[in-house]
Amino acid sequence: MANLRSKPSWEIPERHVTPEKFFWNRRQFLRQLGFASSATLGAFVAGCDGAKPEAVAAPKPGAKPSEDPNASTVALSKYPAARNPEFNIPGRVTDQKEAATYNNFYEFTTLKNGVNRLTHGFTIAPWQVEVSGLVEKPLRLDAEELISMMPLEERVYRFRCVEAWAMIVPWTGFPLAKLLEKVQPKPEAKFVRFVSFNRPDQAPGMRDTSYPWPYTEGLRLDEAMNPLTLVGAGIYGKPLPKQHGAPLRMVVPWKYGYKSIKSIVKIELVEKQPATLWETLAPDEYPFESNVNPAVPHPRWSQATERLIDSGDRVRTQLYNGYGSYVAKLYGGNKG
Ligand SMILES: Nc1nc2c(c(=O)[nH]1)N[C@H]1C(S)=C(S)[C@@H](COP(=O)(O)O)O[C@H]1N2
Ligand SMILES: [Mo]
Repeated sequence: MANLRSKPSWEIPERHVTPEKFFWNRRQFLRQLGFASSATLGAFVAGCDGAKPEAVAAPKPGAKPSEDPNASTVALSKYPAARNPEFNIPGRVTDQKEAATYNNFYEFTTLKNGVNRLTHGFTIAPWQVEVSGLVEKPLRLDAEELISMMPLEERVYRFRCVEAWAMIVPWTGFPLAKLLEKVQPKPEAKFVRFVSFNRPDQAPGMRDTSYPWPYTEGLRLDEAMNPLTLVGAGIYGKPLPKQHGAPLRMVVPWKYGYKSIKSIVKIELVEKQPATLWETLAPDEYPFESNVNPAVPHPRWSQATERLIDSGDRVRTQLYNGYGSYVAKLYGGNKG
């Protein structure tokens, strides 16, 4: 145990167990305490004492948006956007509070129940974004301006984390294809590289330098142009709260959740397949393509079923997360 801390973090076996098997890692807990502000300290202690994590993290019932330190007002006047009936899947939408208190956002913490407390001091405006690289007309503007100039729509998507939990949530956003059309990719552009913010002063998890920060992700250009690929600017009819990746994130619903990179500062068109944070750390576990596939187990657990985060129900995982009619053609045609 003594050398656990010096091991690269991705070799710690508890790191990516399924939530059912998750237990409070005392060492991670102590490490978090070192970074936590006095305001969050009480919450972590309460969590450690065995209090229900949801009870610790939940905002006050009936709290006005202005009282929630994670609420965003970026382009607020554009919400709620009309729901696109094409993306209205059967199944109950996940409870909003559950989704807002069970997050993966490693820049803040590796503990899903703590993210929404650690994001309070994260500043999301002003927020410069650039769309650059192999394009005819690069863009550099504030997220507010970008969201204001794009038509927003709401889409209810399934969302499946590689850790075998899942949710069904209404995102607000615009297809990435619409943005790429504006910047006009050059013929040499074959991939899109996404980069998250880099602010260790505001994001305590970034002080763990065993991760190749900033968080980066990537898609093939044809995947990026697929009509399903959304630039997310909101969730549940409001601008994205900080813990969900404000002010802008990706939503790639047929791939495991880690491809849906949060709090983006750069979208870059490139010629070669870009390195990504997770593939760099563990290529066998988190490969670049990472399409949801129940028949291909993660090296350490099955992907055949998934757990819905609010009800706890276990349901069958679907090939391409149920989006084969949109994307199977990108991978040789098997719709599952
Ligand atoms: N920048 C950044 N983006 C990220 C992550 C992260 O740690 N950092 N985690 C990913 C993973 S593993 C998942 S499952 C989703 C979770 O999104 P949610 O918290 O909004 O549900 O965000 C993805 N995007
Ligand atoms: Mo994930």
